[in-house]
Amino acid sequence: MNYINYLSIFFWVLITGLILYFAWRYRNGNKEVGPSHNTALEITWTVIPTILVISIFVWGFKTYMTLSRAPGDAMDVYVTGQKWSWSFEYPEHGVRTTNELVVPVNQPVRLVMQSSDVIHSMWLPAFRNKMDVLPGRTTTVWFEATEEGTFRFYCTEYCGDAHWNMKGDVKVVSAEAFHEWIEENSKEDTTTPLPELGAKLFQSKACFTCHTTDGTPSIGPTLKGVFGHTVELADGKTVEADEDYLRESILQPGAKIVKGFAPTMPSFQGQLSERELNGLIEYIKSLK
Ligand code: HEC
Ligand SMILES: [Cu+2]
Repeated sequence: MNYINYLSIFFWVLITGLILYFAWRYRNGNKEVGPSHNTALEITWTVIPTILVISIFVWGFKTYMTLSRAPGDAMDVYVTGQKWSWSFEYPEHGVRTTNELVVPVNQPVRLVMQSSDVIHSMWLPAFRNKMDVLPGRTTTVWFEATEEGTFRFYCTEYCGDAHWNMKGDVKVVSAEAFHEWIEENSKEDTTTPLPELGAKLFQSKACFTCHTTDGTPSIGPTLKGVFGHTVELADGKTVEADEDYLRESILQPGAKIVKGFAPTMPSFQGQLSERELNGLIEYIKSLK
């Protein structure tokens, strides 16, 4: 960037300076006539800029290749963008997180990304990296964090609803801390009481970006008091909200659409263990 910057400044000064100088020197009233043709000069000002432009291309292309191809020892993390959260899956460890990416320091990491609904865009400003995430296509982006710490990531597809809320942290930790974290998270939580587990998942799976628990409708209906009530559906039918209905609403949201709402809830099929699903159901039951 500095190379292009300094070249541009140099030529800006040179060209603007000459324009001003010639405008003054050959101004109206000055009878002096300048040279009209100079082959050597014309070849010079064609060949030198051509060489400079080619050097910009070669240098830039090398950098582009480094940016777009991860080194062979990169650690893959699968990323799914969906309304309105990011999930990260560590394929070798069976660990899955939402809106939290934990990576070891000094280790190249490649994000293998896809979207389950609309176009999203993964932006990691601290690592100078950004890449679109598209439905039906896989895109990748890689980085190597060189310092431990917590950095933000965002979705930059500001085209509606809650992309702005698709933000979270990249936690860069030591290799040992990373292995401990993986250990901890690859075990199923069997001790947290179900409603409490559900309350945590309601945050970590970003349900709150569409549902409130205080009675006000948002992108989705409020979940306060749903359980045990009769829900009016878009097709005119009604359904009793029991455990089975809640389970279906989370795994196959498209099966029964609540009246007055758009069918925009993503499916959480495959993202929750049985116990986690029960936790969410118990939590929703507790919202009286
Ligand atoms: C992108 C927004 C969005 C997210 C995220 C989302 N939902 Fe929904 N949800 C909706 C919408 C919209 C509806 C109503 C339309 C329908 O029935 O599909 C709905 C319906 C429901 C219903 C049925 C409610 C009723 O009144 O009958 C339940 C239960 C539910 N969601 C639970 C959840 C849980 C649990 C999560 C998190 C794991 C979640 N939702 C995440 C948008 C969302
Ligand atoms: Cu987005």
